[in-house]
Amino acid sequence: MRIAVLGVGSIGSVLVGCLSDTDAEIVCVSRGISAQYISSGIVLHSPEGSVEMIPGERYFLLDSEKGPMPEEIMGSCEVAILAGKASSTPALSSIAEDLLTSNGFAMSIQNGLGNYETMVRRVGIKRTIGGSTTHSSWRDGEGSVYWTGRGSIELGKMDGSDPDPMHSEFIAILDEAGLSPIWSKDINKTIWRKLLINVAINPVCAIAGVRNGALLEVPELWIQSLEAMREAEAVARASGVNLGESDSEDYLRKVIEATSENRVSMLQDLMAGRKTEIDVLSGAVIAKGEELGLATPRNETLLALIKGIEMSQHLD
Ligand code: KPL
Repeated sequence: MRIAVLGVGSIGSVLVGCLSDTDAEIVCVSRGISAQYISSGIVLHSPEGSVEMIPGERYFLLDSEKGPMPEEIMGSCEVAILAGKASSTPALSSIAEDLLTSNGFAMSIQNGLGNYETMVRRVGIKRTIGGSTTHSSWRDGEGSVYWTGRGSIELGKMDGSDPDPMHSEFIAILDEAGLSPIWSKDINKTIWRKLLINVAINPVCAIAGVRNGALLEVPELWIQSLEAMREAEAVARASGVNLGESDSEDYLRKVIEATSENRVSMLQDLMAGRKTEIDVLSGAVIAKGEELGLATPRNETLLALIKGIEMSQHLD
């Protein structure tokens, strides 16, 4: 099976590193500094501390900024996994359309809302499935990638139906790669649950400049997180997302405990001088809330503060 990873930052590198232990043929689509980092290989630190060097020969690197796509790669990939920042989803979806075979499929493991819909517009509903991941990672200033937390990859069709044979083959490869795939009967719920967590943790930690664990140590920060999540939860329920009866506050605490040493991706973005994903996180909650007539003042404040920081760092 030929699998393309589109957007090879830290989490994309974890995927490539893990897939390199299988028989899958790997195509990496990247650009700029990320393409430079992976041009001769990937240094991957496992959560347990071991270090693996994945040689550049193990994958075909396609620099999306350099010239047209080689003919032999066009229409040759059975799977396209979008793993870049959400701002790149339109461009990556268009590349996925060029790369996929007629019966291949695209899936996003990116943060935020709207990635699935953008992919559907390019690739078509029959060739798109939903996805989400709880694996966590970061990349240092020299390009080494640290896989900080083993999680899982959930994937599924939006209509909740069973996997096709091609999906099952892909799941078997993800399993062999150690990426813990789970076929979800309600992938929309999974995507929203991840959104609730990101809306609660990311802006507050990014603004305060603290690791995730601080949210449980500073009561004033915890209140901000919890309130932002509660607003998002109300919007999700009003949108018809079946979040069930499970206690979201308890779930948030558990995620923070499990990732207490992490610097949240939004903080990493600001520290590296990159624009954040605030628009597809808090911004998506605010927009949905407006559609439904639900006020989301906490998310509005957090979004405004992140935009202010971006402006002060000239990231807009
Ligand atoms: O997804 C994350 C992120 O950093 O974006 C969490 C779960 C908050 C872990 O840090």
